[in-house]
Amino acid sequence: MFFEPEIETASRDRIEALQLKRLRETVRRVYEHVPMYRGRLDEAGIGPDGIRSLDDLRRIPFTVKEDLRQNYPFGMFATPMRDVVRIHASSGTTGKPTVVGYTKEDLSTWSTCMARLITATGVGPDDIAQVAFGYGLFTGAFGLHYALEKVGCAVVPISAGNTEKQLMLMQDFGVTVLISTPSYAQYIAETAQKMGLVPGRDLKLRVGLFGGEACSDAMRQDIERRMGMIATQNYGLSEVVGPGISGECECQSGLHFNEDHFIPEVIDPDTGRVLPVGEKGELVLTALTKQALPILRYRTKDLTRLIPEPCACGRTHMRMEKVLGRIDDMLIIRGVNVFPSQIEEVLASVEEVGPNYEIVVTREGYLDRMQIKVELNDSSLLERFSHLEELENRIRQRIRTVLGLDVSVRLVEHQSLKRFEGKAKRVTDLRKL
Ligand code: DLL
Repeated sequence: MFFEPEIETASRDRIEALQLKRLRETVRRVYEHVPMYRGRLDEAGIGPDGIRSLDDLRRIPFTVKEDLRQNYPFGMFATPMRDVVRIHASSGTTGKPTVVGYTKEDLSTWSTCMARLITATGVGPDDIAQVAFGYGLFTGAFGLHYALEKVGCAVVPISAGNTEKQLMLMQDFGVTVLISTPSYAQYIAETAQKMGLVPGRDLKLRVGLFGGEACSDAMRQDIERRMGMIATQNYGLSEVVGPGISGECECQSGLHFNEDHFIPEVIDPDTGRVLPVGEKGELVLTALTKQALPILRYRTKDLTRLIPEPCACGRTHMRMEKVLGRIDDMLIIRGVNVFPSQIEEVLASVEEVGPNYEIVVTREGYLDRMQIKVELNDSSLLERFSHLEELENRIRQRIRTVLGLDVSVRLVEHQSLKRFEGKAKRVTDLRKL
């Protein structure tokens, strides 16, 4: 199913012609209306008409989160405030948030982009969709909400939390689509089990649209198995628009960009060099149609790779692999680089534990220590494993083999770790405190 079939299946030439036209318009607009960009473009020797081909994109300097912070709150807006009709902010936990604004036209473009991705998962007017993202400054809930309405779904805007009530409504309303973070979906699945609800019999869920945080293959399979639905992923970030940048279709093999609205590049995070298509690195995004807050070459800090091959669904827009991790989530433990997702993968391969875990990093003297707390996935295991150390050792050895790192592993009781209604926080790095 397509929302805008003509553009979603357009030829590469057509997509690139549109990108070039829109890039030129955006560069001219920011040059005229955003002092920071005018300064940057002048420094780079690019005037308001300096873009002749798509290759010229590489001459434009990167934009980073700090730029938005320094221009807090509205210094990078390209339209007068009287044209701004919505303000969101990033979920940053320290200091001032990064603020983003939308005109009426921006909201319409945003919901169209997201509507395409919703339709790509097979969701349509016959569906009832429960939005279990938190409504507020976070872009997740509103981003999905208006797009679901555009597609014709009946929307249940319950927001995050109150998990038993979520399940009651899902059952009573016959909800078919769940929208949340993947970790909240796992929590909902666990609560459903506790309440004795059986997918298929008591719940009619068939598709989950998840996003806002990484979702490993193990996590996806866990949700699909426990909720009896297909779990698709959506990617986005508030600085660039929110959700609606890329998402999976029914094939579940990579996330399609809306390339007529966003140009993706992948760079080497250390040197800033643009990498050949297909290589893994940091995703950089340029928004082509945003009015209130145009953004050029934004460094997302998310690691992925581009997939240029056409998809079986018929969409021609480039895909990206699911995000492998955030650069600033990478931990350096005694000189070894570790992403929490790598630990998660190892834990997923151990039958007796998971899916909830917590990583605590401390420093004793000059030595970094990593402790992994992971739940036994069944309370009866406590009795079966008379020597829990044996299982702890097995996990420790597996981590040493895969990551070359010595960690300490502590098994904790089934369902004893903290659960999350939004984005999960799995790492506590006490070295930074
Ligand atoms: O999380 C936007 C969003 C909401 C996307 C709902 C999809 C669904 P922020 O709060 O600004 O915006 O956080 C953006 O979250 O840079 C990634 O590190 C992470 N992220 C978002 N989606 C995914 C995903 C929203 N599918 C930051 N996989 C991004 C992995 C994701 N990480």
